[in-house]
Amino acid sequence: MHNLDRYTTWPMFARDIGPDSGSALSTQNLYGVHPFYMCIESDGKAHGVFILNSNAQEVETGPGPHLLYRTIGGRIDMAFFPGPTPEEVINQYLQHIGFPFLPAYWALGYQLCRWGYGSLDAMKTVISRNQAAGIPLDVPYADIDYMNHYEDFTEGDNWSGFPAYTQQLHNQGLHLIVIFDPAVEVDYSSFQRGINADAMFIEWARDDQVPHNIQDQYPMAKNTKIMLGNVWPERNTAFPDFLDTQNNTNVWWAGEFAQFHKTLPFDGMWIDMNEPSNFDTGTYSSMEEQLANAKLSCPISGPDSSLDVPPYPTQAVYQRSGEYLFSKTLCMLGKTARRSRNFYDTKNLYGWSEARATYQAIPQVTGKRSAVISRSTFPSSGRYGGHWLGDNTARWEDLQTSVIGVMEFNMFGIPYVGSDICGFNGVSNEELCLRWHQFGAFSPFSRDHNSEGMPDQDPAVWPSVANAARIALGFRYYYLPYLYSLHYNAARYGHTVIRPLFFEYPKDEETLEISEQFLWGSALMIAPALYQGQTTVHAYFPSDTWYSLQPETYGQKMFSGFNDVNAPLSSLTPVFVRGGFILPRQAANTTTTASRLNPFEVLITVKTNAASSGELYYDNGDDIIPNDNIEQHPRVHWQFSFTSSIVGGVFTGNCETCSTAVKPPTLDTIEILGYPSAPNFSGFKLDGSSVTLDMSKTSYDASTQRVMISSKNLISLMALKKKFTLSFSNN
Ligand code: MIG
Repeated sequence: MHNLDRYTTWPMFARDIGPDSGSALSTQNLYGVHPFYMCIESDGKAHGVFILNSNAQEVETGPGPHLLYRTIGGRIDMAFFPGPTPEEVINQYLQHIGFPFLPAYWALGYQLCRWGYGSLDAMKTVISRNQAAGIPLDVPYADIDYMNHYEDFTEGDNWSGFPAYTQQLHNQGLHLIVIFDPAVEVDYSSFQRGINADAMFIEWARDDQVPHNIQDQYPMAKNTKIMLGNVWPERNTAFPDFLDTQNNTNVWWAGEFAQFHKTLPFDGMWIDMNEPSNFDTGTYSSMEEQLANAKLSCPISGPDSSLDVPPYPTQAVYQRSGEYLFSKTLCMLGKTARRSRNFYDTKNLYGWSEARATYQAIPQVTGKRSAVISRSTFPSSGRYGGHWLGDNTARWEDLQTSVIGVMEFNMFGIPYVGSDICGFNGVSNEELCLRWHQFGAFSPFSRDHNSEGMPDQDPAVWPSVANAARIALGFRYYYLPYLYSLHYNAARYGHTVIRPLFFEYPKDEETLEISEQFLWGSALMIAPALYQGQTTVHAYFPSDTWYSLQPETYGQKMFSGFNDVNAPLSSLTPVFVRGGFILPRQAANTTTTASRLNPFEVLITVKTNAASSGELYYDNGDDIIPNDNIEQHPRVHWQFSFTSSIVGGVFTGNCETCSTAVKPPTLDTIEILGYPSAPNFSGFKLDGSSVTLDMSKTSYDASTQRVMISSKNLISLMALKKKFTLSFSNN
């Protein structure tokens, strides 16, 4: 919730800068640009406003309340979304900008990353010690360390066994994601192939602007106007023009991935530095001055400086003394979209366009469904990939703001999002890393990531963190069928996956200020511990039926209002389930590859005088969805409902869409919370026929009102079935 009693200006201009959560209020622009806001009025009704414009821009909020919008170029398309509920506002917004992609199932597993593995052996050591510690783990990562001198589509000398290791990971059911930076060095084969293919790179507007002292050192770039910069590679780089109107650039880009994939069979792509970021961009006032510079420099006076030094460069510039629009990026006078547009107008689209190009390459690269993670985003980026919240710091404040970041990106249509678990910059510590795992296990994108030179912070470093990670991730893996079904609802209907409490209870004013609790869909509420030394969480329970899922209080009903709930370091994060729902789940394993084959279970939560409902989406997990046409995608999609009365209960399933190409495991176990009487276990009927339950796994506990019903192959969820009814009477 924003404070509208003061005047606050929020610049928006994509920039390579990490979130600053250490100061009381940081308004600095971050990696992405999302000119969208939602307003909740005092009657609980919400509306949203989207201002589509890709230039440097800013919003000022203040008393009244009022909002002032400024942009320094381009066009404006405004769209208003009437809601009236917050979830409907987002749903309407996403109908406008596009629905999110559906990640491969494995991409919902836990991911382990760091910058600064000195070698493949270092990576192997970390991965295997976490596997040995029993940490659920689906996706090891390699950062820029694996490249040869930071050149895209190459492997370094210390990494010669990488393809064989990847094969080994695949054999264990794991998947690999590696990083790619957009800027390519202008003296090796990838760049040469781009030139040969007439791919475009961001260019100077005219030949007389080209600093030939730099350009002429490179035979491949010498006779071009390509604007050369400096990023990770040792020598100068060119920035692919992913807005190329002839698409040659994207074809070349996909081809580079495809060719490299033949060497290193990675499964997903992590795209970084795509604001785009350039190191140490300098200035010049005369051509002589420019020629004396060794690095990219942009004009700050004379006729060519009008875009780089506009009359009002926005707060993005005024916030930092001595800076310009081009600081840390390319010159605004650059040309994009095959020389038809100015970089000044399209810079904010760079990450978006790279994500699109990368996503569209997948069919010819891996041929399987995947996940792209992009640092810079813009409205509709969620169609092509997810997002990590960038270079946070290993501080409690950063853990706290992560919760807000994850909720916000769900409002932006990028539900596959998470923060760097344990913190990226700075030295993490045992308690922080433990708490961050307890929270991070509930982010759709769940990855531990660490900066170069920082001490290791993978869960296996500390026995207590390993224990907490096993418990939190074990819960996540157990409920992944529910999380995946939420992602399906996002991809097919434009819903959020992670929700603030006010999305479900907009008329409860108390919920508007709650930024440290959140929901998975409508049914699961998480109240993580986010403060040092904390042993309980002062959690808010909107007026409703809530059951604890923490082992110590399992199945207990929670009082409405604020409650202090235990948040042990050695047990499960405070997690609660709302009455009236049915959640699908599958026993956890240490990979999703294994867990998705386990029998299904459902958790039914009873709300007095109401039916319970829920759904299960299941598909082949990593098959491509051609043209993103999820309507045609082979899947089974079950709708479940449960009704009960004093005489007994009825659990039904209807297969809304049933494809014979998908073979889900059977539904073997049904758990009911809040069931007031003992069922007669010998009188269960499935579609009219008697069923024999496995009495070693079937029980009723009158004190907790908990029912467990189990039998091997109890209910088939195969396409053939289409519907079922399981009924029982009470004793
Ligand atoms: O200039 O690839 O945000 O996640 O580890 C730093 C190295 C470049 C920034 C990313 C971070 C990544 C790092 N990158």
